[in-house]
Amino acid sequence: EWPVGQEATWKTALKANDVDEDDVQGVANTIVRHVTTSLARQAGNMDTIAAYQATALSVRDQLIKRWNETTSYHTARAPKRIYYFSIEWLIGRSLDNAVLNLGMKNTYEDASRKLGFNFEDLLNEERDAALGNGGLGRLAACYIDSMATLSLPGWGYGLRYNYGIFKQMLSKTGEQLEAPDPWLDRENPWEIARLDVAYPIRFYGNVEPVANSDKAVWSGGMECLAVAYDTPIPGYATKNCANIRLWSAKPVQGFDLNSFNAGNYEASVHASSEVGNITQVLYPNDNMYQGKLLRLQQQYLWCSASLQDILRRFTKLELPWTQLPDYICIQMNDTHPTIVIAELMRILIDEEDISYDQAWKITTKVFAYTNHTVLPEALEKWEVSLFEKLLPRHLQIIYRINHDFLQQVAKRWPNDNDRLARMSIIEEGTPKYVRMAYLAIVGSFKVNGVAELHSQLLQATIFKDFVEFKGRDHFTNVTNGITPRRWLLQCNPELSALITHSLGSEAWLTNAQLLKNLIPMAEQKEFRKAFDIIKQNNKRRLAEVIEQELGITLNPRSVFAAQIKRMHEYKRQTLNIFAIIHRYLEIKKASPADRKKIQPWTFIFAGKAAPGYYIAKLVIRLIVNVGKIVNNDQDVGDLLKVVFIPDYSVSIAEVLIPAADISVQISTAGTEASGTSNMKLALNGALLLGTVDGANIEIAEDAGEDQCFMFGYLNDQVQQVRYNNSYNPTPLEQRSPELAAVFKHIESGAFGDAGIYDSLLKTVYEHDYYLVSNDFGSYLAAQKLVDELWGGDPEEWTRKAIITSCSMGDFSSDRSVQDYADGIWGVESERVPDN
Ligand code: GLG
Repeated sequence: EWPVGQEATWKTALKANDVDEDDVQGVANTIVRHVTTSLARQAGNMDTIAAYQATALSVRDQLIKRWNETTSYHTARAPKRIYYFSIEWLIGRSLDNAVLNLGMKNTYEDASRKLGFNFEDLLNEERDAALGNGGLGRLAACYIDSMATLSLPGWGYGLRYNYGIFKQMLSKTGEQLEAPDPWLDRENPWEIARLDVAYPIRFYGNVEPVANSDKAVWSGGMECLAVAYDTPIPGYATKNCANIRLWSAKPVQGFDLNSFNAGNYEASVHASSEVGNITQVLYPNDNMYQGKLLRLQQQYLWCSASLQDILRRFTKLELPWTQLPDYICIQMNDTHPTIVIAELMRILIDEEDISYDQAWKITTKVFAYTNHTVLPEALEKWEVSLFEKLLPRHLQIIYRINHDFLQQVAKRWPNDNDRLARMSIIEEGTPKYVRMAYLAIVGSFKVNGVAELHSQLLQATIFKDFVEFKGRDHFTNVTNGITPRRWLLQCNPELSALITHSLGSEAWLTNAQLLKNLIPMAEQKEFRKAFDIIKQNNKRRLAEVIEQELGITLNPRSVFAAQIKRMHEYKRQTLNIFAIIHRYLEIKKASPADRKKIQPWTFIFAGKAAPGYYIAKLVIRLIVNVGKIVNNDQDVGDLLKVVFIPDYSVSIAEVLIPAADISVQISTAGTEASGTSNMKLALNGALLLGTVDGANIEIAEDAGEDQCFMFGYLNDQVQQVRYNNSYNPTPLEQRSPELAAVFKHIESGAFGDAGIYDSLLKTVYEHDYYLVSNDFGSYLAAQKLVDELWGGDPEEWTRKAIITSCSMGDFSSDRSVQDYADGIWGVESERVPDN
């Protein structure tokens, strides 16, 4: 391994650079070294930003060391590897998480103190890496943490957007404003630029068939490069370090030879702006598909570069292509990477001289596909004409895949043209579309949904035909999970300490099932007291932030009810804000004596709306304006506060979640595939106030229904009610007199000029697709039960909170990822030996 004869020098140098986990002076040395060398600063010329950066670089050294060890170990062992393809990675901040996973938090705290800095202050200098919209991108981040922690040989692949999710601001009148998120303006200490790892990517161009073969030659068009940037992800209590490899688009040549020869120097070095644009910005839509050419360019660049990278690693093993599925599995996080199926076919056929049939056999053993939604507006379908222009060879391959597939369907169901039309990967019509979900199903060996109900719905509704064709075994469920490292250890250190103390070990951090051993503690007064004090402290910490940032004073003895997620009609922030207005009107109506009996609530909202989603933005406006009135009404006082926290992010979630008493999860039954904030909030002891939807169902099962406040129409009733709302509508007054009164109040101009909210109210008056009016009464009833428990039996409340929190072992992403590894990927732990 070492250059011949130089082994001793290498070993001494490596040893000199080693820092033990508890070596405070050693860590301080590395920080100072980065200050004076990497940052070119001096002790006298240091602010907290520089201190953060130097500390981060020092931690990065540790990560790289482990990254190298992991890579060499896995290269030597050559195990089957899992590659997780996600177009979004919502990582948030890295410093705190990294030192915790490395087991070096105390060391870094001490070292920074000795250098004159408070570690907490350094943590707050870090900007979130916000390369994602919501649940889907955060799920990928939790999964890579678990992959590292389980020591699985695997990498994530994604895109390095120059701009992450937009920064949300509010205008004076409560409207969402969007500003860019230039997160790379400051150097990103967590990434390693691999300028030498770059792959050519082609767009447009022409395809020439090769006679007497399945092959074709794709040439011309536009070429660019995808350049790799690595983000090492340390596992907890293992030396293994995973990696997220993100691609950045770059023009292919330093200069254009033709322009250069023509004597046009300036043009010769001018980068094609089309290329520069590709990885410029994250598309800000959650659960909503937008058929833009640039987005398809992003998808292809990412998939092609990642696949080239993976295949290069495989070819080093010098094995036949038929063994590819024994060495790699690619998990597609939603349909965004589906083009990779056609790309593998193209490479095998056109570049590796493999027959079409043989290539298809290999390909369909490599991919697995996770679906994240049944909402039709979220399902990707690309216009054939656009596809043909950008990726002509891939369209040919997709046509061939579809042709062969439909022949098989026709063989099983002769003369069933309806079925053929329904199942075709190409949707006929004007225009024609490529249905990416169907291609993903046909090209994968396994398809999964993300919670029990969702997986059942997939099989019973949108993918029903495919279940009949492929068989039940082609489909499965893997319920989502969240990493207990970030979502308990990091965000709720006091509760973590209580758990570790009570269990007598930290083993729960890698075996969350151990939490249930604490359930009996819910019966002990002392434990309840300790648990309650922690919740109070977390609530106070949040109240301070809100006071500071928004000037709103909260009552820490009120119920903190959090609905924190993307703004979407199906998630029904509407239901919540309408119920708040109802509560407000009740308070106003009550006599001063009766008001004393009313329980105090603080409703906390946070979440972004897609910039083009008019109704969702209107809901934000309503929430903000209700807050302005209610929070300043003398009659209301402490009994009701409404807070909209702008610019929701992972780091804000880390402060909000430990402070919540109630987790508001109120999507229309059958619409939220899983949800993951429901898991985070429950793990931190918030009681579930929710509909029978997504993972709420499994949370309620595990925590016990007694611990939860469930309400609303069930999934199997929704279709009928929706039909009635649309075709046999009754006046709102009849569906819900309480809601009608709320609407009257809004229309009176109580929260801004009359008429502003008309188009929002209209969605409920007419059609009410999401059953807001139908569920309104039962939502109020469920809140009433919350009131009774909060006011009547605080000890019982805490008891339920403890039981809830300690029943969440199943929702650790370690469990999810292990399920994927065993049930789908067929990969095993490859733990780097301790020494
Ligand atoms: C989706 C769904 C969520 C789900 C998440 C992760 O809407 O219900 O929890 O993926 O699977 N687009 C999303 O956020």
